[in-house]
Amino acid sequence: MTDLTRDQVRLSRRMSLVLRHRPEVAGLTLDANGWVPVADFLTALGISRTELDLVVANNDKSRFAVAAGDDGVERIRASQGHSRRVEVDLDLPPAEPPATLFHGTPRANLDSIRRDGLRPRSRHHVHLSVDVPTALVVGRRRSADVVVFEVAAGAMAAAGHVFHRSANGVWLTSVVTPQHLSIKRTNT
Ligand code: HQG
Repeated sequence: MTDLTRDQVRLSRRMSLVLRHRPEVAGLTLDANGWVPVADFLTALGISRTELDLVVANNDKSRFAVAAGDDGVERIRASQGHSRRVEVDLDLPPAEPPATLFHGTPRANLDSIRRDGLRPRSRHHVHLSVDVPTALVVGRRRSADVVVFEVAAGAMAAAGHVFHRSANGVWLTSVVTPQHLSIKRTNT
């Protein structure tokens, strides 16, 4: 993996926008599982296959997946992170989570999360990280003052909560109730 140029980062953001949140801005429709034919995607975004491949291969979080369907047609989708307004079922199998997972969030959300637990908000799922450093990075997208929660994922699974693991290693679940949350660390 090499660092993306500034133009490639910009393209990666545009790809996230189209494949996760607003396919219509590019005149595209996602199929039921979130896929778009690569050829249509290139035309809609006005980019070359080489430009696409560079962003897919070098993306820091492997946000995008390219695969050929049973019909041999190559398609692209975002591996996770879709807005709820986009009707996509990633069709990921249920998976047994590790005993603990983590979630980084701005401190401003602390009281509300303690009261209501973690909610998916505008996305389809609550997103959980496998380790504290990853959770810190996620939280710092929004604030320098981050709290990392430990999620008792094993206990949740035992209580019947369903987990999925995205192709790029993000753990997804519907909600995390307050009793399964504890504060792992804070930034200050
Ligand atoms: C917070 C990135 C108050 C939650 C990352 C978060 C991730 C609550 C925000 C992916 C709450 C939602 C997702 C409650 C949840 N009260 N605040 N009850 N429940 N929240 O962006 O997890 O870089 O939808 O803590 O790597 O931050 O885009 O979720 O702060 O995988 O590829 O509500 O986005 O991936 O924010 O990030 P988000 P997230 P990419």
